[in-house]
Amino acid sequence: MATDRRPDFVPLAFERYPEQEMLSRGSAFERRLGRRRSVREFSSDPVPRTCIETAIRIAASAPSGANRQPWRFVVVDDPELKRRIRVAAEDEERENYEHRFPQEWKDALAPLGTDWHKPFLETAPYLVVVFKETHGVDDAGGRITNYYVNESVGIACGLFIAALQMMGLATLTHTPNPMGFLSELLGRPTNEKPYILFPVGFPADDASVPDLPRKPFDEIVQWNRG
Ligand code: IYR
Repeated sequence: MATDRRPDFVPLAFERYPEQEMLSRGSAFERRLGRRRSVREFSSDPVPRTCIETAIRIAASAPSGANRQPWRFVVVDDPELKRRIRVAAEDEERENYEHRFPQEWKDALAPLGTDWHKPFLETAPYLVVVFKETHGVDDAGGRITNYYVNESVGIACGLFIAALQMMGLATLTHTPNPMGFLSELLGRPTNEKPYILFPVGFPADDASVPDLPRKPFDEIVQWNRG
């Protein structure tokens, strides 16, 4: 199918489940996803490469504006490259914590216990850096508009996180801004911008996480019932 003309339409492959099964599938998913936590302490235990591939394929099943699929996934497991990413990320984060973050932001981060040190960038067996393609480039070097880039890539990242959780892997949505160093170190073109860096692996045996509540359901939902 050429992308520049109307595609053929095919019957939708869709499965309807009996109500009991709808409920049990929903609660099984909720139980697993409900235990997801952002992890900052990783084990160096190896992770099957296939799990990373599966999570990326699941992420890439996200809807996107005009089906432009404006995401790119860069997988790093080379220790030397991880070290260079850590050094550059810590340089930016040191600047953030010591000079760029206003006090209000530092106060908001205090419950998380974060600082500029990012050892997980070397400990985690994989770093997956998601780039957003701000626009495409045609054969003549012309600019092809992408649509809803942030929404599309954000949804893909959500699916990626859910996929890892379902496979029993841990991750963190890490954004060591400004992230231009990732474009340089990973050799990405200028029409792609770093979006989120995900360390992926198993949690360290002694990993701890802040005891943070999720908002009560009623606080986050409004029903307007007929
Ligand atoms: N990127 C920094 C700061 C940070 C910002 C937010 I918003 C967080 O939710 C957590 C951390 C860091 O990783 O330390």
